[in-house]
Amino acid sequence: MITLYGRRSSCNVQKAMWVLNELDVAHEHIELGGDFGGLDAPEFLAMNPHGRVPVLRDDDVVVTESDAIVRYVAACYGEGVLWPTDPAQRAAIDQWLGWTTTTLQPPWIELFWRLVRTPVEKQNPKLIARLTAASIAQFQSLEAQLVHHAYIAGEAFSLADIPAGMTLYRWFEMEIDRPAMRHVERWYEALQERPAYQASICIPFPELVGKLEY
Ligand SMILES: N[C@@H](CCC(=O)N[C@@H](CS)C(=O)NCC(=O)O)C(=O)O
Repeated sequence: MITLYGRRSSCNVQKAMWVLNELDVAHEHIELGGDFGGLDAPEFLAMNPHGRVPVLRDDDVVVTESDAIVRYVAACYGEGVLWPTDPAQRAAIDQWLGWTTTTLQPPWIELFWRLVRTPVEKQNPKLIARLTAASIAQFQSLEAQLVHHAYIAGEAFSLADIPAGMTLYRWFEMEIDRPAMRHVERWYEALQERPAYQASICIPFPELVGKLEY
């Protein structure tokens, strides 16, 4: 039996939710972290000494780190669907997973913290402008890739679309000036048609507004 631990409002938990729902993998979901607490419980720290969510347990296997979780689920339950066995095809996907985590996600999540999670009276407009520009530069890279392909790693939906696609809901919900990006917008519309995307990613976040505690 698979158990996913972590609050649905966490973007890293949402990636894990999406891959499980996309592949229709039966699982139990336990809300943890944030207002739910529980990250300092000894039994949780035994699974993840970092005390962070998401954590996935699959019988005796425990996986931490959202990227490791999406790769693990895809390898176990989506081989040939989301995760090819051919090393070259797999690398074509893997490179976008790495890029998303190291390059796209940092300015995007920092912008979310400074604009959404920081109370208005504590916001720094110059920093927000800088983070907005830094995020736009990375979304432009996606736009350049999507000019040539329907999805990030080619013409079919793949694991590469999951971490990067996760950022889109919050990106388009944030009140910022952003240039039109026709292909990113077309890709977002395609992802929104997937029931697993709706269920896992399109989750309003009122409890995070003005909240810097976790
Ligand atoms: N690199 C880790 C980051 C994990 C992380 O920072 N998780 C946050 C939620 S996004 C967390 O546990 N925050 C504490 C809390 O929710 O209480 C991953 O990708 O899983």
